Amino acid sequence: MLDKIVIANRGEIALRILRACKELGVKTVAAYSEGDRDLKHVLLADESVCIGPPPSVDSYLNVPAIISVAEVTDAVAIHPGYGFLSENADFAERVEQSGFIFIGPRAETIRVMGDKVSAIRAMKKAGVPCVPGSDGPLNEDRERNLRIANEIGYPVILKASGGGGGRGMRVVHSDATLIHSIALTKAEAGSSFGNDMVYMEKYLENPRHVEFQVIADEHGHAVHLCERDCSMQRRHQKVVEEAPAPGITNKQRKEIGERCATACIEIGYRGAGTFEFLYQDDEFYFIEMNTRVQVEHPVTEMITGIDIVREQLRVAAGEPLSFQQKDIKITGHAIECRINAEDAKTFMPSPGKINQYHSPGGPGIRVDTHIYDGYVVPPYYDSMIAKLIAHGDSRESALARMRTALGEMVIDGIRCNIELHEDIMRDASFCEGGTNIHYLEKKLGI
Ligand code: MV4
Repeated sequence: MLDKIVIANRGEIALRILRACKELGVKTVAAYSEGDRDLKHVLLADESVCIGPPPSVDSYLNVPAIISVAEVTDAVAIHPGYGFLSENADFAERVEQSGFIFIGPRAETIRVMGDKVSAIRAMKKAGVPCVPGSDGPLNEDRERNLRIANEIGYPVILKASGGGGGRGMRVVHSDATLIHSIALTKAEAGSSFGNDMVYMEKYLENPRHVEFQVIADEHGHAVHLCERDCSMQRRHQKVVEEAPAPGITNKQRKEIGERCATACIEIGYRGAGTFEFLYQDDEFYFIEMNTRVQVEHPVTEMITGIDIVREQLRVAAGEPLSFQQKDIKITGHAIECRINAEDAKTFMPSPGKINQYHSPGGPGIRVDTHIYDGYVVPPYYDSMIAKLIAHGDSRESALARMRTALGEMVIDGIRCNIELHEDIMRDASFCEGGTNIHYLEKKLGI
């Protein structure tokens, strides 16, 4: 196993990584910012090193500072968590060039997946179903662009190859606006991502966001861990996630999951990853791959019994996965509510001191959080302060447990979105299952 690793992240995921390390006997170094001295994992880690002032650019995004922490503490590997540097190919490369293990895929894989045109090309080649589209970047040839759009059929969506996660996209409804829209999207992509490559896809009007969790080792094994439905979102921020996705048949799960696992082997994937699909009219369409552990990984852990962070550490140490595809059995249903320090109605961030925190509990309840009585939520980072996860034999039972847990949870001193979750957990359409990506924004009247 790895002797000692640097945890280059903060909040609940840093604590989650720390716990996995303790179980495996891996020593830990918390690399933290000046604003994060009181984080739970900083206090619990074997060693803690401050990497700079509170703003992320000066700390959690400060590549030399993080690599120096590994050097001065004699660590062997760096876990990037999610966000920050987790999908930065240059960072992964510099970590490896400095003689450390990057806990994630090879830098080259991150680079391929970070460029959406090359990611789609790789996945299409590997047999993963993709959205009908331009099969590569658009060029300056107007006639060609109009022909592609008409072959696909309007509406189409223009996407920046360097974008992702909802940035740099534009929907086009007819020939009249296509050429101008391409020019606009290219110009925006150039200034936002330093890469003006743009591609085109059929615009799916009412899809669900369904993603497959995969994990692969360096011995040619790759396994899928079922899918999650993350359609309940607002402004590209997921609010609720669940696994398995309502209404997906075992046949679909096996077919798409196996295609994802096979694709991993084909591209030499290493570590945990997620294949993002749009799901509409019983069909899956690949859109992007995430090369990190995700916020919502706990719902997958609850229904599979697999500790994804532990497996990430095993794979990074060069060990084989501790299970095969045939060992994966899905038990029940799990739902995650992201608890944010924000106003439940205006969604404005609400940092400050937590005067009182009461954690919910009971059968099937898991809370992934770094907060405690007296903890001060800093204003510098993402507003997610906890993830409440409920597992049950059935979706109905997971829902009932979630409602009870939300009713028990108390976070006093700051505003948070517990009431929004209570509302969603009683929403008739959500309770039925299978609401699409536009549902929450419509419900909230956006
Ligand atoms: C789409 C789409 C419809 N059709 N692609 C937004 C985030 C990025 N990952 C891809 N996104 C979308 N791509 C086609 N061909 C609609 C979205 C989309 C979306 C996707 C997933 C979750 C939330 C979303 C919210 C708005 C738009």
